[in-house]
Amino acid sequence: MTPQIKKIHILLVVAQICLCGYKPSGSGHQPNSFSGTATASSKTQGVVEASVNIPEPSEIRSINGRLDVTLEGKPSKVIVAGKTFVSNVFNGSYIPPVLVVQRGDEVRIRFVNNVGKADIEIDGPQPSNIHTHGMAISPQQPADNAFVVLPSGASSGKMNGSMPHGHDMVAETPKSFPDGSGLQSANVYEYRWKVPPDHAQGLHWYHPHAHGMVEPQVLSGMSGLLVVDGFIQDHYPELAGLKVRRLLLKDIDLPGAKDGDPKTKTINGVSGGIMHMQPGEHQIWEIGNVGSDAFFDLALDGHQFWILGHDGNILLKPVLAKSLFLPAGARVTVVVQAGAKGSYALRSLDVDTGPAGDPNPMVILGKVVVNGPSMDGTAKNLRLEQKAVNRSTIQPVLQDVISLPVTRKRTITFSESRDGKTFYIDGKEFDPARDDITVHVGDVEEWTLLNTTTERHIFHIHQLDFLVEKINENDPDATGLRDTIDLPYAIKGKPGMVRLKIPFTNPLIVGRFPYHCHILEHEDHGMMATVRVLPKVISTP
Ligand SMILES: [Cu+2]
Repeated sequence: MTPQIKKIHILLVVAQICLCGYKPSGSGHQPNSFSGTATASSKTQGVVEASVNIPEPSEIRSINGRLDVTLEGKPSKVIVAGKTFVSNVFNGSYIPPVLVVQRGDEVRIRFVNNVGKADIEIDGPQPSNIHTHGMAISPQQPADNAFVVLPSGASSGKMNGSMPHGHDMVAETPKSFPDGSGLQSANVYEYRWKVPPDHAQGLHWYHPHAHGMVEPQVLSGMSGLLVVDGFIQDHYPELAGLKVRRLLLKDIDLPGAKDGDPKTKTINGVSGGIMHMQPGEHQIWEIGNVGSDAFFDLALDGHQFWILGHDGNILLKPVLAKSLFLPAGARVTVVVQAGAKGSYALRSLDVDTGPAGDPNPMVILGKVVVNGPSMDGTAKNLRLEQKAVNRSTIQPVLQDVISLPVTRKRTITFSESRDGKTFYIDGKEFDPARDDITVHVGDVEEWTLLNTTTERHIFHIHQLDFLVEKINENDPDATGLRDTIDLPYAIKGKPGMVRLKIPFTNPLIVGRFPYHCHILEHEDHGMMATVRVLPKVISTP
């Protein structure tokens, strides 16, 4: 252990001992009692970068109603958790630009696939594409069609990326369109869509979705945030002007990692970095688990979070939480108020992934250093006790989803082979050519998801958001919609259960799209299926 590492190690332990009883002023709530209590053996993982500030990701904003961006996936030299190596990333950066759009914007994302041989995960050219997770837009070309996959233009290294289990790679042939969108050359595709004017503002993300290769590409670093702007201005105008931080949580197997080791977790590519706040200061943190397989349960010693939005959907009012449980794919928008001067560990708590799950132990991700003049946050704390405003501008309205009658009930079962290497939905591996479920626009379905395995899975469906009605015996707070939900594992042969209400009410989603486990290893090895949405049935008198 170098002296530098030892110093920060002691600092973090001291912060835990002295400061964990701190109560944010004016919150009216009890201090934290974390389940993942730190001990003297707590340590940051990977290489500790004692003096590194957690960097802010760059952003690309739409201009005059249009976002025009090129994302190229290719091997590039990156620095992650203090290690330098070559990995496949977007635009040369492990933390690629945050794409910021407004309601009503025209969006053009040119994807260039030059994925190829790198130091980790990928040893030759691979097919790839881009999915915009969380956007309630068309699943048809040239919008968010996850079944269109492009070959790589990279030429070095042996070709890999053949589909597992003999499925055809491309369920739909990429097309070019007269307006210049779609296929531009063999490895260049321009996605083109419009942000619906009533779309929820909030935090979404982009990543490849080429079945069989999603895990290695996202583990390599191919994922970034996509923000529909205006959440705070429209729904919490009194909080406008607060500093906004964007935190990309990722997991990675660094070069030299051994099989079975927990993955290294980073925030914006840094392990053990620092964020600064003033005493009493409120900040807005937009946080996404844009990693591949790991769970994050984010906690800041001595502090709590007001959750304003989940998976890009607004909550009725802020919900106070001691930690932020984020399965792969989930996002939150939160407000955090700094406590007294000091140094506070930011950690991902231990997550019990089940007897068959991957290890997911507590790690310290970094720290928040509180210093400087105090700020008076009384008015903001009062505002955080009140509901969000202007919620009815967002479709679908939560209350409508709650009151809509269910038109059909289904039970959907998540299972896996005995060796834990092949994964199934309703007993079947993914087949891109098969329609597993067919519905019509206007249908509202109740899906009971059963997890018969002894590890957690994560349900995600493209193009829409759902209401979580039940998790095992519990009634979760139905204060907002979600697009990603953790499925508890089976105990003593009794499957884990989640009951959802899924509104297929948006006419934009006519077409075909997948639902799958968002632990990408599981998705790549079969745990995905498809739903076809047909136009609304017009009944004639
Ligand atoms: Cu899974």
